[in-house]
Amino acid sequence: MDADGHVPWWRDAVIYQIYPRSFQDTGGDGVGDLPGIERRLDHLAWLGVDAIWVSPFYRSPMADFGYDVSDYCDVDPLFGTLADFDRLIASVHQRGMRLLVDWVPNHTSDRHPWFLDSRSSRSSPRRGWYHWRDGRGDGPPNNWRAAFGGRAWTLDELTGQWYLHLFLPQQPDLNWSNPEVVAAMHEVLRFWLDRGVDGFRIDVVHCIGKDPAFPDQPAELGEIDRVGIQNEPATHELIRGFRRLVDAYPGQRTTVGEVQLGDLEALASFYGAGDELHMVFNFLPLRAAWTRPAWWGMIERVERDLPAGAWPTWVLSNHDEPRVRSRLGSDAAARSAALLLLTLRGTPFIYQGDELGLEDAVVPESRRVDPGGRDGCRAPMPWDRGPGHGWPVRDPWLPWPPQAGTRNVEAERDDPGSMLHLYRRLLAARRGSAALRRGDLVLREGAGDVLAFERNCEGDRRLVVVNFGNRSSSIRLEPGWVVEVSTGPEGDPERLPPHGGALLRPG
Ligand code: TEU
Repeated sequence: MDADGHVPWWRDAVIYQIYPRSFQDTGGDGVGDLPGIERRLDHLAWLGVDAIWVSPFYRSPMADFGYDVSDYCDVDPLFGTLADFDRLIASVHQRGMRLLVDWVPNHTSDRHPWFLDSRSSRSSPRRGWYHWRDGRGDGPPNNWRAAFGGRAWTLDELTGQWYLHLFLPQQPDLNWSNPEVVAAMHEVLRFWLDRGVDGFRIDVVHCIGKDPAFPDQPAELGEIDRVGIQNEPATHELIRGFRRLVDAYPGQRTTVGEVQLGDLEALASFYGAGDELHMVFNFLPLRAAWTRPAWWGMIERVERDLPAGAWPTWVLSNHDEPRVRSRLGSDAAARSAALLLLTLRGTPFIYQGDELGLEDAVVPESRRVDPGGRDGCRAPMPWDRGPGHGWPVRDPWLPWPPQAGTRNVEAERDDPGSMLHLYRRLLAARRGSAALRRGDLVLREGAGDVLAFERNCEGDRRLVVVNFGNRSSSIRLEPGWVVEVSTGPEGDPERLPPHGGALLRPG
């Protein structure tokens, strides 16, 4: 609840992630762009999402496909222009939707003028904008490992010192203990907030604070990359700093942080006392087995362990992980996962293409380009049955996902039983129910493979049941419940097919 007792928009919203390289190309270069996103906004309005988060489109040498930024306040020509961005956000707002952009605070590109200046000499005015250290003997300052493999330090021959990079050497880490860096990055936030963005998805935010002593990580943690364990107390004061900045803007601007720390307790600490991140990504579903105990346990922990007032989030896929349809291996399971995503308490994030039930593309060695081996989930979005699937080229920057001829927006819009229509029905049900958007969640005891929970809000009630088993499963329902949305062909609500599920409401 905000100061005026209003429920902030982002607690009611469903947010759709767009990976701009793979959404829609309009320039004919086989890479998606900002005008392409604008062209497809009607699909998102028709689907029923409330906001979009657009992964990076800033000037970048693309060593990490945009997460290596060389100018935070401009659009890379590959994606368009600032004028294209202004048109896009105006079109989003005209449709009553909101737009979040990606902010990459932990590191810049090694081609960013700040780093070019910093590495120019030990006396450079921006030397302290990055982490430079003398080595130990011929080796790096400590034993930290980088996310995509290798050391987290690179020796710079020119000045004879090592610089820190938790990701690629082309992604040097900024020194957030330097007030000049804090001021410069706050200016970046203001630049986009002044352009009307409704909030930020914040990249590996848990990594920005560093212990200046850069102690070795304990031997038993030796090979684990630093990103999975970096969690300095200083980071929380830095987050409170940009939270204050964002909250000072009108219109309930929001933040959602990417915190790659496996356990929920650590993740929960990034909400602070309501003075840090508005939302924190919960990646547990990305790693959870498709079993009743695994999902029961995860939902129970989220409901129990998040601090009061901390609003949960739910994610099934993103541009870094294998897609849910590929992980779960069946349409039935992916359909029930969609039911859970859109009925659990918290803000759901839909990754582009999951609404079509897309699988990861099979990318031959010769076409693999990502340093983290994540090309499969980044395949282009197929819009129609045509040879180019709605793109101006037949062969975009990455191969099409499997069955693009049938799993595309045009074909699935023509099929009322498609994954696309299931997502649309679930989104409509959510929009029409305070219980699903804001209600409490009560897990129902019960044995076997069926998980059931109720959502309640001011007399509005919904019941969700999902069968995680490979065999049909019976459940006993109190009289009066009727099926609002079924993941499969409508059947007896008390007899769920394998991996089938249903959303029920009082009749
Ligand atoms: O991801 C952070 C991150 O931890 C992932 O890179 C993860 O380690 C990897 O996907 C495991 O395969 C964010 C962005 O989402 C990612 O695309 C960037 O590559 C990364 O930060 C660096 O900015």
